[in-house]
Amino acid sequence: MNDKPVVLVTRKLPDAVEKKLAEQFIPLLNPDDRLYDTGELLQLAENADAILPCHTEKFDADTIANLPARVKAIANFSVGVDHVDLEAARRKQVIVTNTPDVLSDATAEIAMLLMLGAARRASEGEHIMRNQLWKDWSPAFMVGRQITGKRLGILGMGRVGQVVAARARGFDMTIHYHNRQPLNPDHAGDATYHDSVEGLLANVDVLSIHCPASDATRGLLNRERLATMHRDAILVNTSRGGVIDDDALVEALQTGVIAAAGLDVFNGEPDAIHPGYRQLDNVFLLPHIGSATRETRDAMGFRAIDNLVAIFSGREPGDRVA
Ligand code: 8YV
Repeated sequence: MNDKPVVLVTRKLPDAVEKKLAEQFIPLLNPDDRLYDTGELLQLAENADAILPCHTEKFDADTIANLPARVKAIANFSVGVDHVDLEAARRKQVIVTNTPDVLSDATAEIAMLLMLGAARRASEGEHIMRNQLWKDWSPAFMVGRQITGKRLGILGMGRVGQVVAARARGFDMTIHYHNRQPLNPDHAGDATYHDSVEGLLANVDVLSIHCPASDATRGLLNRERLATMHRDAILVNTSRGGVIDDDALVEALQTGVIAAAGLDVFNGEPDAIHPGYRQLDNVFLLPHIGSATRETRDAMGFRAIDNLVAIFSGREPGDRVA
């Protein structure tokens, strides 16, 4: 690289990441971690050769069309890229990268936490403790469901799904999955493949969603599909809220179509999520913290920097998605 390229960093990143970025680039940082609106973003981008955004910044077709010609790349600090119109980026010849692999362990931990939290009624337990409502103990008190030895269905057996499968095997769960194509045996291990979503849903006790949000998966978990699940089933989502039809899931949880849910991602994040979830005892809710560990945040930043270095050295970046 000759002159240091300028990188617009849209959110506050870990100190180690910002320091490393400054070794090879001129970063335009956001120390106050303010959420930029599209107008501000485009204005700041006037002085940038690349943007390093999070999923909180939306790059729809209009925004991409209006990016200054100087911007060569969008190097995301995320594995999900549903906030970027990839087709529009291709048209404008803006390179887009993501950060796969490095958040699989952290996200799998949250999927297990959600499974356990939903199965063992963690929200209710916390509520009771924090509000001094614990007055008695009896064998019938706070009885939940056990996940040990149950059938886990993984919808989208990619990198994160495979780590969840490995963790769940530690709970003696049997693994079922649906992908468009079966995995090769090295990756699938002992997992049972289902060639349809419906086939998976009907045969599992816990469903963990790991497929990306796209036109093909939007609202996939709708009323009809939820109705095919076991009445004792637990649904867990660490992928994207868009995969779920919220009205249908809230109704299914209210009426006992399924038993419980653990959710880390939502339509309308952060402040316009379906109000029905907050009213339900049988949901365990977290605020999109799947990858929120120190180790993973650093690794995501370093991975985004690796992609930028490759781009500005004229090499193909490792994680190019457009
Ligand atoms: C990230 C995520 O924290 O990487 C993803 O796709 O969903 C999260 O875990 C977030 O997107 C950061 O931009």
